[in-house]
Amino acid sequence: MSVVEDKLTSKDAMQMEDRYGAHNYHPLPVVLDRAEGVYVWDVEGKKYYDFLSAYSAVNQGHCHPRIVGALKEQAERLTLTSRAFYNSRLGEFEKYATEYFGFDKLLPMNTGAEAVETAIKLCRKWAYEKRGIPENEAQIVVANGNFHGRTTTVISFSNDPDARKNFGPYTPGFIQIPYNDLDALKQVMEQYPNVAGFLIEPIQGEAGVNTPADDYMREVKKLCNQKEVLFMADEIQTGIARTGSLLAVCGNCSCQGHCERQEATYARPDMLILGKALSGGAYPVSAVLADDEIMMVIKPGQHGSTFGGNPLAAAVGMAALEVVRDEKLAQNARRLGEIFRAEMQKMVESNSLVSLVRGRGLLNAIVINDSEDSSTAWDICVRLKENGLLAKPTHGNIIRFAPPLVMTEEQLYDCISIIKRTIEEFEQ
Ligand code: IF1
Repeated sequence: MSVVEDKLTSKDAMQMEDRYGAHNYHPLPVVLDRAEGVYVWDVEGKKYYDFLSAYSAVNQGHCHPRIVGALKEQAERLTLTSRAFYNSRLGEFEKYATEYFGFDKLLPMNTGAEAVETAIKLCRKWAYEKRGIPENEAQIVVANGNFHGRTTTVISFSNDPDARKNFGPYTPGFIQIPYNDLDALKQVMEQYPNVAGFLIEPIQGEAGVNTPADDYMREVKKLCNQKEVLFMADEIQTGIARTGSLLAVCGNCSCQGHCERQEATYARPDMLILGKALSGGAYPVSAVLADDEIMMVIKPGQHGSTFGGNPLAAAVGMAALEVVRDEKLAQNARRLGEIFRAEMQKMVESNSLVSLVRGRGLLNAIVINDSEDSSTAWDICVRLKENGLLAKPTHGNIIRFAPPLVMTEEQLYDCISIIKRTIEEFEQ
């Protein structure tokens, strides 16, 4: 075999995945091989701007040297002990993260779905042991169009047929209400006395960057407080600077987490659920943060995970949070987000193919003016790829734009011109 034939091509890699891997995804036809900051390269060496950021896991940019450095250093020292023993990094990470986000305690897991499961378990146990709800009667309210992960319990309260169908029987104990509808929340709390929690994404990612009214989260919090219902914010996608503040529930505050969080804008959740960017994409790290009154209901032996809280995750998690603060990523996301939406808005006004732009910070989406089941958004994404920018369509002919938050203004304008050019090409 010649040297040329030896080299893996994109086509080989795609065929191999197709042949040997389960078909649970339909990726864009691009095979990535390396990355740095806002850029990724395919196996042929073509360079792209990453406008997905691994679904907001690489907010800090690809292969951030500080995060990779922490990973390497820790990997050579100690990777996994299990929680049967203490390790020298976990406590330090827990102290740092709880102070950073302003909660008493942290429970570490690995994936986002596991963190959501953890929040559900905490909520139910709290409901029986602290609120006196009769055993097995606790209800958790969720929103229509939610995406919280893919475990059997979590898909039980999805209303996406792809995510749900033929995966039953489903876990009971969840009630769905419309998103961004305070009356519906009020009503369900009045109608069902055993509502123990409300699990909500401050902006719905999968549903197409569905952005609620500005005061929605604060009003949710008020209603939850009044009824002694736990307010559980799934910030796995929206959190850690993505939407232009440290958390989406921070509202307009861009303090980077230095403030006392007493601003009128902050809707402090009873449970904060984090994942994705908690590691900057270097390693799976997720967590639930809460105060003692809730967290202490779980006792030894009642919850855990082999990998959760391992020293490698702890080292990576700390470095990832330090980068967000030191590089002022929330401020950058806020500033660039405003530029991005203003430029996209011009396109909406001058163009019939794009009907709407929405989002906050650097979590944005454009809505394509075509039927929901047409392939236009997909075709645009394929063309964007050819023009050097990677984005992925989401439900209903919507394209999500979420670049790493380390992007510069100059790079953003370059991307805006790629997007505009591609859409113009498409219109003709
Ligand atoms: C996939 C979407 C994004 C999440 C929120 C929990 C989780 C996620 C708000 C679970 C995960 C991912 C998973 C990914 C696609 C992706 C996604 F399009 F499906 F909705 F980001 F927008 N809560 N979201 O967004 O976290 O267990 O995956 O770590 O391929 O399923 P996980």
